Amino acid sequence: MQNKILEILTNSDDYVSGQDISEQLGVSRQSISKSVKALKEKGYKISSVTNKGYLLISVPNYLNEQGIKKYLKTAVIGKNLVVLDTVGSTNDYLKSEGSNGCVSGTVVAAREQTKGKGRLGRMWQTDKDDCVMFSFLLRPRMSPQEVSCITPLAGLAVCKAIREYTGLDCKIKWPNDIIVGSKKLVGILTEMSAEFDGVEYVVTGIGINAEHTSFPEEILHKATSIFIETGLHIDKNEFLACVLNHIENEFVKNDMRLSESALKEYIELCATIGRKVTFTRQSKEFSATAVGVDSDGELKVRLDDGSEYLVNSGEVVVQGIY
Ligand code: BT5
Repeated sequence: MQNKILEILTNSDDYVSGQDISEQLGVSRQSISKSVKALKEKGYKISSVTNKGYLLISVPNYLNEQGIKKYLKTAVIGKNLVVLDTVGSTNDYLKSEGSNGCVSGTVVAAREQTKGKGRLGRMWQTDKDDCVMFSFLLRPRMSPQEVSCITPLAGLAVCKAIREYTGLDCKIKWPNDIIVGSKKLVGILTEMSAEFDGVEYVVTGIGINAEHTSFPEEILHKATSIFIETGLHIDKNEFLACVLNHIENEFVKNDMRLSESALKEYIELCATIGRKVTFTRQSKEFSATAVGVDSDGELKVRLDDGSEYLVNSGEVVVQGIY
């Protein structure tokens, strides 16, 4: 009921009378007034004026569906949107929705994760409401091998959104981080469910550090947040909508691939290129320089003798960032 009232108020620029709302929802005016009171207690600013009705002034600065939808311009990404107060991991939640048949473009965001995941069993650590955390699900017509371009494309979209919204000079650390200077601002984790010849769905989870003023000891030296970098408390709902708008734009424009133009932009924003890397092949360690990224999202490296190799994230250590 509260959500339905919010939806009506979000869609109106002017006061909506209690009578109108009660007719639309088929409930008494008294219960409308009770729900509005509960919404105000949650932090929604709603003006109530006798003979005029209700006007939504502002939504609280924690992730919530109406707050995001107000700024969402997409046709697919986030049309089906769920915002959870707390969850183990938005990726795990969305994978289970994916197996139950949810539509492509579904987005699940959360104010808190109790089992936030990084890659290879690592943890994603953050307190409630500090981080903009969400996952989106796609059902692309591609083979499992082609899924490797989803993370870079998402990284490109998120990097462009952060640059636009905050003015920060953030860069992509290949393959799945966004950094400011040499510190990590964003982590991305893509998982998929696939048969041998085709993908059932791909879930990409993104955590963007927003409000943190500090970090746990073990990541203090390598993590940063939008607040630390800019001193600004961003509107997390407007910001997430901006990120989702960019994701849809990149995925539609580039037909879910690292197209030539996407790759060009990716390389321009990629802090890894030009750096020294070491990688291991057949138990031997090589030193090289990162010189590019190919359309599958693999890193191109050059040895001192001029020979070039493509390496994946499991094989390579990039020097000088973290
Ligand atoms: C990642 O893994 O960076 C992927 C993180 C993805 C998180 C999102 S949040 C929404 C969705 N739901 C999930 O459960 N996950 C996704 P990886 O490259 O493996 O990096 C993990 C490492 O980053 C950890 O081992 C820490 O060293 C560091 N780390 C953990 N929390 C961090 C934070 N808040 N900021 C910066 N670094 C962090």
